[in-house]
Amino acid sequence: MPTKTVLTYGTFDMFHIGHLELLKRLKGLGTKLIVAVSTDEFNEIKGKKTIIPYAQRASIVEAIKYVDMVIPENNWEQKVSDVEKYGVDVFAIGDDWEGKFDFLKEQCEVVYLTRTSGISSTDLKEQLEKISKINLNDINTAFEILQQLKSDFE
Ligand code: C2G
Repeated sequence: MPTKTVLTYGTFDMFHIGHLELLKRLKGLGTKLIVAVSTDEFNEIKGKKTIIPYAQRASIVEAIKYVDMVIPENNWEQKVSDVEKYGVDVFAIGDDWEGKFDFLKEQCEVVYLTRTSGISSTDLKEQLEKISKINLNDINTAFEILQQLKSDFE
């Protein structure tokens, strides 16, 4: 069967089911899936705060059975040359980017796939922050109770 190469880009921070569902569907569009993972430096440019460093995000994506190759995403401009360099047939990404990469239609098919609802790295980070705040409040409350008990016994 002839090779049909699919290329996508993303941060893939705190890897979750939304990322997995996307990669699974991307692989269904061809025979070879290349994923460009945003470097920490590029995420700075994107204004995106990540928790997991690039090397670990890249290793996790590389370990996914749907993924054939991982390359770094260093800037916005590399897509045109990447499509050329890797002989890409299909550029595909989640539809939160709908229309943003139509300029690639000159070189390859461009597909925007529906995002998986109800999950995002941002939501996960917010949930973690909430949990750590609750714990901190509990610790403060316990400390105040202990202080009160101490003064009662003095
Ligand atoms: N995604 C998804 N469903 C979610 C969350 C993410 O389908 N619930 C998809 C996004 O649409 C994207 C990919 O998973 O195609 C990676 O998402 P992010 O890590 O948020 O990537 P992003 O910051 O959008 O980077 O040059 C393009 C950018 O680097 C894309």
